[in-house]
Amino acid sequence: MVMLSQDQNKPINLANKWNKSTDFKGIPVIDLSCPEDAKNLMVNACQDYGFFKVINHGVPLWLVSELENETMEFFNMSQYEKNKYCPPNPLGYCTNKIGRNGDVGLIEYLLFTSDHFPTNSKNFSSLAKEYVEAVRKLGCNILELLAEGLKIEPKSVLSRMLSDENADTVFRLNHYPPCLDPSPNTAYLASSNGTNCIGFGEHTDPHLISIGRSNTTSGLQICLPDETWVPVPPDQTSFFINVDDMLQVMTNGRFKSVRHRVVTDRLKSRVSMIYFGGPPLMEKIAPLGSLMEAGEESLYHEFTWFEYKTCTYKTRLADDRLSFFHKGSHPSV
Ligand code: GA4
Repeated sequence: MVMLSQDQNKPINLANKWNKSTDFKGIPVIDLSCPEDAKNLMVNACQDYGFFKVINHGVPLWLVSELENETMEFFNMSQYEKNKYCPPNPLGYCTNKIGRNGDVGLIEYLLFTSDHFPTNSKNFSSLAKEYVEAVRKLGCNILELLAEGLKIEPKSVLSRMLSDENADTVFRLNHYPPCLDPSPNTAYLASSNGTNCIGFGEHTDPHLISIGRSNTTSGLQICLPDETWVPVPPDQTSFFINVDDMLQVMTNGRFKSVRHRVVTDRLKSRVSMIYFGGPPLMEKIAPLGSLMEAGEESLYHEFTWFEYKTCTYKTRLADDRLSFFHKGSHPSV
């Protein structure tokens, strides 16, 4: 595998084991219309991979496709028009740059925060709001089922953080343009399937739970515990759920925050929408007492979501942010 680094001092680390995992049976599919089965299957998926797909999720498909159309309309505007929405304009349009510390990818995106959905069209804003609300409810449902599956009480012990009026939500609309030939400055991944540009480099999500979907273009890959990378076949009518860093801490490492990345397709555009559900900024994060077994020690220092988030924005995308909060390490970055 050949890799062009984005930064001479710190090349991105692309694992080169590929599809060698022997016991991986595919992405777990959870049917939310059978909650009794879903609880246990979801707990297993969170423990094994930190990743699963949900069907019969209750989010109206018209809402999903209308928002996707508006999103495409936005990204189809001229570069000159889109640049009008770059920060400090609150819309938060950005191209190539990811985060604040030098990460780049072959991507353009819109980032919204909980209470800020200003866009170029009223319809776009109201669809985005309605979509985020529907997906937040789905997140609450999943977190309640997980609490039940873990046999911890009350069942709102996790979901209450997303239903809190101060829940810290981020919403992201991504557009990955197709890329046939990486330019000299573009990171890429060469595999037996050909060369693909890196759209969004490997990372874990810092929040509690991420709920994403894409159009029919592939590109998302997840890293299994044995460090093999597997592609996630796209499914535009389902949602893909990631365990994020906060859920790993609250379950004292039982659930795995999944490392993932996105490569661009050689011919087709990829559009994805991801909701990141986080706790209120001042929420104290620590393993749930009701989950800890007698004598079990917390693997992490206690911290607030604000402290973790502040640390997140000082790191590079691929960094292992949780390691700064492990017992035995120094929490200040
Ligand atoms: C990854 C998950 C979300 O997309 C995000 C990302 C954020 C950003 O794009 O600004 C970060 C990244 C994400 C983690 C490390 C930091 C912050 C880019 C980056 C290099 C919006 C988030 O909350 O964390």
